[in-house]
Amino acid sequence: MPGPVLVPILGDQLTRDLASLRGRTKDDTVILMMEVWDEATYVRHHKQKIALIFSAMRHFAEELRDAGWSVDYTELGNPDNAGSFTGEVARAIERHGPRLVSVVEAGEWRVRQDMEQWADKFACEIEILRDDRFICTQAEFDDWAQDRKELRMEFFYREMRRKTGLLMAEDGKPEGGAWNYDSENRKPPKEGLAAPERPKFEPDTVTQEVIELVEARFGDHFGSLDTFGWPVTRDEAEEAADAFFAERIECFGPYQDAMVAGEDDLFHSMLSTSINLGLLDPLELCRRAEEAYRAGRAPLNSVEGFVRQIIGWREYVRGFYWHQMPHLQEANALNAQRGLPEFYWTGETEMACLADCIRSTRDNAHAHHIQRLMVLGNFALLAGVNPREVQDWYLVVYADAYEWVELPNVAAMILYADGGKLASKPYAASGNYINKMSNYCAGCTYSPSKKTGEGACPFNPLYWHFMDRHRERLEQNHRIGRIYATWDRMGEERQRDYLDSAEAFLDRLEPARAGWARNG
Ligand code: FAD
Ligand code: DLZ
Ligand code: SF4
Repeated sequence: MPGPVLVPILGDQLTRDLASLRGRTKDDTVILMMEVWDEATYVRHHKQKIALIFSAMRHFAEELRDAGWSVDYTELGNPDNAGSFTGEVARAIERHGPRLVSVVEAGEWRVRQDMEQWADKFACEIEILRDDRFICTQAEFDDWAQDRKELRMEFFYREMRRKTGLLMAEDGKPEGGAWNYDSENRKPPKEGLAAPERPKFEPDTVTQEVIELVEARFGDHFGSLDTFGWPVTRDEAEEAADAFFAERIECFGPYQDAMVAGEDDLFHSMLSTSINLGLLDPLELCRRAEEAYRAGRAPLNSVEGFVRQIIGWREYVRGFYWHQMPHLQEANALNAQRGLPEFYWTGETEMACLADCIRSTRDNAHAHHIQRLMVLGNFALLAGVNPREVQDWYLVVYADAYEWVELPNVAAMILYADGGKLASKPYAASGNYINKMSNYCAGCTYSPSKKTGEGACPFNPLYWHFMDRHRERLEQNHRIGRIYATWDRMGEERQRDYLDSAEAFLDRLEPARAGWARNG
């Protein structure tokens, strides 16, 4: 009797229509799901992130069993018998004697390297399938990227619009005549701006059990579990999506870049955790957004903005990740060597913007895009923090963080560590930008209008320190080079003031103690 087909499903592959399940028969298939130490500890993930993934995995396994599938599920137990994916697959092969192991490719380089060894390690046939939950295949991306000196999301995105037909008019032109309505999506927050509260999901018994496990095994990791309210099943994720399309998409576009102290979600969808786990289909969400526009329930700038984040940025960074790995991990074009400041972990800083973004990160395992980019990321860029330390921080602290999406955003988008392959210029900004787009500065010890010296917003001198130290490279950049005329007009004394202020501030920064991000 030939054995069954063994189908390992990883923690971010919780999709009923996964390529490895398609066409399989239930009486001839054993699904393998594994809680393993390697994944839980390769960095010291935020407690909510581990709880979310384990709870979603356990619920998914239950759903599959209810649907009649046979599921072999290993809960995190003794490190000796739940160490790694490869170790667990080996043990499952012994248990079930499969004729074929059929698995969807891992999202991360680290895991895919191991997976590619399986064919040599195991006696049965191994099949690694393409993850077709993404719209763009790697071959398509590589083809598109080939021979381009610079890769730009905007052009890639247009290809994805054509491929999916999303927001396309009948004449093959973009809906409304323009591809991108970003210029309408930069409204500063008006006084009292608040969004309807998103649904929070009370932990059920499965989630509570997992929360106890995480407290017991990973209690000293960063972050709080008290506010856990993430969707952990497809039904809950659908409910979260329904609420977004009913209540928040209308203002999503205009206030996409706005920040309000204590308003952690604003009009963002808060769906990234569910999309990345596989509970929601990204293309289906884009179609729902388009439907809302066509039915007159949401303006084009909001809908186009949402679609662009998903079929544009999300697909683009994934293609970029595989195009640039493994060297993207080591990239450091600006030779940034400073240690990550300790306040990224403790939130103890007098800079009100950073303190609020870090609080939200600790409480929710989430911060919205502009907080990640223009506050947390901007500071790391200006201060010259070493990319490896920033990468680790982002990978640890966000519940939606997997290396394929985190690394391009951190190394290439915020730190310019790839030297400008992904983005046309560094997203460097002074306190003026944060003051315009948020209400943080009103509650801050520092003043955004003070440029140097005591009480000046640290982003101001840091901005010019960054520009000055990277002049040789950035002066050639047509999008940012003109700034040096302003710098030169200031004269030597003013310039010295800026540089001295920045250096005094940087000298006072306390580097993070070892052990926050990685064990040992
Ligand atoms: P919304 O604002 O509602 O956007 C809708 C969706 O678009 C998101 O759910 C997400 O799937 C997608 N999206 C938007 N921007 C991006 C982007 N730049 N890259 C990829 N997808 C995008 N996103 C992650 O999913 N995981 C990460 O680890 C991650 N790390 C980031 C690190 C940095 C430095 C930056 C600047 C951005 C990062 N992002 C990451 C992208 C973005 O910040 C989050 O996807 C977003 O904040 C999630 O919240 P949301 O679902 O409310 O998003
Ligand atoms: C992030 C994570 C964690 C913390 N734990 C597990 C786990 O125990 N089992 C699992 O299947 N997946 C886990 N994950 C998600 C994996 O790291 C993710 O599947 C990788 O991106 C695969 O490349
Ligand atoms: Fe942030 Fe500067 Fe504003 Fe303070 S003054 S909140 S440090 S931008």
